[in-house]
Amino acid sequence: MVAKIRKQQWVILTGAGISAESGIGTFRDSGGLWERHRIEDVATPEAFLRAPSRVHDFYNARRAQLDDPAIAPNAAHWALARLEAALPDQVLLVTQNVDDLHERAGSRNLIHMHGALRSGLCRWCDHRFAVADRLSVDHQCGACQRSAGLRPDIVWFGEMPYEMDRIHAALARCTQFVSIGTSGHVYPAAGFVDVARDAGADTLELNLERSEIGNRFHHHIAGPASKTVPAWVD
Ligand code: BJW
Repeated sequence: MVAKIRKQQWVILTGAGISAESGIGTFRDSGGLWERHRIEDVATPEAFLRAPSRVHDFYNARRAQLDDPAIAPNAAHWALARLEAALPDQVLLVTQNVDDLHERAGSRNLIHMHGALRSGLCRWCDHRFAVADRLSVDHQCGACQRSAGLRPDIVWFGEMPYEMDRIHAALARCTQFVSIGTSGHVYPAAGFVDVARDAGADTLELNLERSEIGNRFHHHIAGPASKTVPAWVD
């Protein structure tokens, strides 16, 4: 009898730690974004309804940072793009990051589960559009022509992350699950390791140090992503 060999399927989850060495700050490390801004002021739908200009200012500044010539993909982003190219149709990259460094490095099978800085969304008609620089409360929707409804296309606390059906389908059939540079603080992403383990996947965490959910992984590699990810991929 010929044994059935299960084709390897990788789901790779990335968080703010993978972009830290590219110059984009994390949220919860010392000096991180949440030390300087209150989540309730900038990252909830209620904050946007209360004070849209403040929320726009927060995301306009972060979007502008992406145009800084010093901000570029690092060796970890490039390595993940190489992995995808070497294993076509076998790698799904799920990022919690709203920057565009994975795309710039060449990753294509990519889900931005928490949205993207360069995208905007009309809360009246759900029209999505590219944002080159700033969004403001005065802007009008290009589709429905209504004003005061354009928001950053970002998943805030209490909102459903994007493409959850596709992510869960991939987790259910994955053989390897790898988590890179995320604290495991925010759900549902923090629960993906359990879903992958239940599906029989081997699980690996790469982080500066073991995260608070690190004990749920089979393996752990400590160190900066720009070193650990290329070493693991190549
Ligand atoms: C390195 C490194 C280097 C550094 N190399 N590593 C109780 C009350 C209320 C709500 C909840 C609750 N319990 C659960 C919830 C749900 C809530 C949640 O999880 N809250 C927790 C705080 C408890 N989650 C949600 O609300 C989510 N939605 C949801 O659950 O929907 C369900 C639903 C909705 C409606 C109806 C019914 C059901 C949505 C979560 C949205 C998260 N949004 C944010 C901000 C928006 C994006 C943005 O502005 O950029 O997303 S929060 C922020 O955290 C951001 C990140 O994507 C996310 C994760 O952070 P990440 O990436 O892990 O960064 P850090 O800073 O935490 O960690 C960095 C790590 O890197 C560290 O571990 C370092 O060690 C490491 N590192 N340098 C390698 N060089």
